Amino acid sequence: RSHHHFAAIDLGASSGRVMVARTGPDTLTLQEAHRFPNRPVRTRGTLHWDILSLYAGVLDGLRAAGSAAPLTSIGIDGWAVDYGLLDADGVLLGNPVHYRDTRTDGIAAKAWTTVPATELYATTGIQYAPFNTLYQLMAAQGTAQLAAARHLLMIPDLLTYWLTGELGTELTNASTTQLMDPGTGDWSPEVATRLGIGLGLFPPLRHPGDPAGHLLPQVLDGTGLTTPTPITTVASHDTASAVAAVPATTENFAYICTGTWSLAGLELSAPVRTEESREANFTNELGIDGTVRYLRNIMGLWLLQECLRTWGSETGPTGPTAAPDLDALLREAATAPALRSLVDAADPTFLPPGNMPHRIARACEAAGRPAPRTPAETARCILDSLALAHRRAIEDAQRLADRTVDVVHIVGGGARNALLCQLTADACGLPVIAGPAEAAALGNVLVQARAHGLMGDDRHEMRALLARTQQLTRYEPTSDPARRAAWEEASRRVPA
Ligand code: ADP
Ligand code: LRH
Repeated sequence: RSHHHFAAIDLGASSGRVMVARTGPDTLTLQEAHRFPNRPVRTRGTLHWDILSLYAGVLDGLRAAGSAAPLTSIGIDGWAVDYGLLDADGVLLGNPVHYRDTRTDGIAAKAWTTVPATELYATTGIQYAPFNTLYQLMAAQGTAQLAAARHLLMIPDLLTYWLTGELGTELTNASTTQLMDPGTGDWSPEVATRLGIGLGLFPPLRHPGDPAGHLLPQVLDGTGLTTPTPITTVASHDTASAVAAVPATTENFAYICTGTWSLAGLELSAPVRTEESREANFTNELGIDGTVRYLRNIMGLWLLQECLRTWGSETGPTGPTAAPDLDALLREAATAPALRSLVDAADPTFLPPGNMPHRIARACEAAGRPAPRTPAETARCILDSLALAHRRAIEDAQRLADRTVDVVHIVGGGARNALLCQLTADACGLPVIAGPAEAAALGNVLVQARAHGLMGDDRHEMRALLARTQQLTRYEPTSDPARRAAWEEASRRVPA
């Protein structure tokens, strides 16, 4: 067979999707087999992922994917840090808790009294975020659920387990737990022991490209797939898969994975764990082929998603209001006053859900700037603020890692937002190459294709194939001196 079909299961915080790629000599096409919403659910004050609904979406997606052509293999990636616990019979203990839940408030400060923040960073290289797996596990200490747990599975590993019956911990996602040493690619038993975390909960590590079992008979029955279909381990952290699919053609590139989050930074060959880097809140997560994803988490399009959710659930004088249409809102935002209302788009206070337009307006006022008055002005505030945060992250990464870039790649859903791409080019003073929007799914299938011997080992080959086959859009930075001066001025005013 000269052509193969691979399925990518890609679970984002806003939606899950099953994509099918057709690969062959110099061809790579991607089609959506099924997309389903990812809606968190709160019970008794705790915010959860609706994991069974997501799993049902995965099964529907596999049915749709397999009906078109026989699948050579399947790969699974998803968001980081979260996990499910299994009891001794392999039964899931409760619904996985959402990283935006507040149970980890104040936990990091408690951890640092035992392992100082400086030492924790020097070992794990992971930036402070309240939701790092380490802090989630500390928050769960003393619960009956954790006491009953025999295995901990990161979200993509949990789905792999349900599909194949095999337990494993994929490396790139494991690196987000803050329990690993990115220099060795192995666990850090010292950090775990001192903080009372049992590393024995994690099944053995597996690496992108490793086999992860075959679909169980009942899964074959449930999806209408007939032939034994293998699951191949991919870079199961969605951001690691997305970075693998940055269509860079040179070495000197920065990337921004924009979806619910903006993850902005560089691909390095070794971690940077200096004090300066810790203070700048840069993380060293692992990528494919021994690479390090040196990046900063920025709130991303979550800010806009949450505004849309609020606007869509308000009650106006004549009854419930509808959320504005995204396209129309972005068109209006393009002509709204530029760089007027600004917030720090990396500020963790925007992490929890709830009334985002109001919180953005208050943050503008607190910084002595005018609050946006309309949805279009709010959207403009978010996009200007994101562009500034992108610039800050890319500038800081270059300084801290002693590297220079001459192009910025934007991948993920935000690559479809032309205004965001143009503002980012203007803010950075660098060309932006936007696309692919489904980078995580493409990185997922390319790692599978490589593991099945369909491409060479060099990851640059994957990137070159993407550059040749995917539709990309280039945005040049503004050459207008007044606009350039306005970005310089704004970036001095807004902290990140
Ligand atoms: P995640 O994987 O985190 O769920 P995605 O990468 O799917 O996120 O990105 C979703 C975001 O991409 C949406 O919130 C939206 O802001 C943006 N987006 C998606 N499609 C479009 C579009 N056609 N135009 C503008 N923005 C878009
Ligand atoms: C993006 C992402 C990001 C993590 C966050 C929890 O989907 O995986 O890389 O920091 O979710």
